[in-house]
Amino acid sequence: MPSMPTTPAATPRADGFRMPAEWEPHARSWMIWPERPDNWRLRAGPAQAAFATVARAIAEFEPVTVCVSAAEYDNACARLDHPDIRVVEMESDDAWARDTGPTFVVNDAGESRGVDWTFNAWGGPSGGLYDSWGHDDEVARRILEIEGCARYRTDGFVLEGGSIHVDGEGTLITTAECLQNPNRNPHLDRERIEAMLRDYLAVDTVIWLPEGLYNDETDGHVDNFCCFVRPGEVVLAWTDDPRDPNHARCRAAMRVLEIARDAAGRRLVVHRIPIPGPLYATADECAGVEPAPGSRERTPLDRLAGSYVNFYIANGGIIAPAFDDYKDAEAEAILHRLFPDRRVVMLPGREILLGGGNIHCITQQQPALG
Ligand code: KQY
Repeated sequence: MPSMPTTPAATPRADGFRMPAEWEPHARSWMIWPERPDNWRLRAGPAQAAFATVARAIAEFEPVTVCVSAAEYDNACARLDHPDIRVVEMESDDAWARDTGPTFVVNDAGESRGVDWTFNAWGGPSGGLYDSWGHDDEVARRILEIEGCARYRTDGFVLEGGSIHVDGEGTLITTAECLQNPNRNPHLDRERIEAMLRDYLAVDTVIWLPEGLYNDETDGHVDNFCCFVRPGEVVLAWTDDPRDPNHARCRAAMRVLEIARDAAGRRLVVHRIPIPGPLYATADECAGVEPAPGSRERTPLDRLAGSYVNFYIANGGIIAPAFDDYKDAEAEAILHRLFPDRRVVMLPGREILLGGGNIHCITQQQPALG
């Protein structure tokens, strides 16, 4: 297939495009089929079941496309057989569409294009999660080609979609732990990083939380910690337990959010949602992950960065992780209250969490055309 032209001389903002909020209408959701045995236990069998459950749940609300390697194509087609799930063949290094997929942007004429951020496996040689990520760095381009969308490539500027959330009205929220990590864009200071976000997403106000959730493999992605639920309102993962390493992180975030103003000049309403656990992988779960050079070893001593904030907003639905934890019911009730007009669907999130993320991290929305 011929490549779609990039627009190298311009930026989305200069061309009249902006990143919509996740609650704006979607054309579809994108996912990637998991298979790496050094990240997903038991050669990814349990993770594939979990991903298929997520894809089927989202397909109740909007179409889903799942990108699958040639080797897994037949297996995935069998597991994803559903009238609203399309399977396309695509190589990848892992299965995080939020981070390797494009960030779609839209204009007032109802057109959409995509930002193809440079991807370095969450840190490249200094703390990255695997040492070869060429296929993953191609995923955004391939998706945009399939959709016939023009592409803005940010060569030399590293970013993952899970490290940002927007309200669709000019405000972006992120963490300094990730975006200012020397393993992402060491040549840029905060002001220059903000300039990239303004130019590529058409935002005016950037809210910097100091850190994300403790021991998140991504250097503190905001999508596992805090997100907008509508303009002027965010939900923040929260613990009152002073022994939890997240205690200080939550309070530091709250201090920023309490004094922040969004792009429209509003003060933010901050809703709290409990952090599950503390959750740890079992020895058995860790034993099912096959060690490989350059990949992160799994041990039962590592705290898992479980979070109910890692949910996906679908057309009419909220697809959120549950953890077999006594806090699941409280989290579900909070999500019902925050999204009264959407159906909240809680799905087993543990297998996805064992791989290092959750439902938001494995999905990527494509906006509906106006
Ligand atoms: O949470 C995410 N956005 C991605 C996590 C990647 C973990 C890979 N083991």
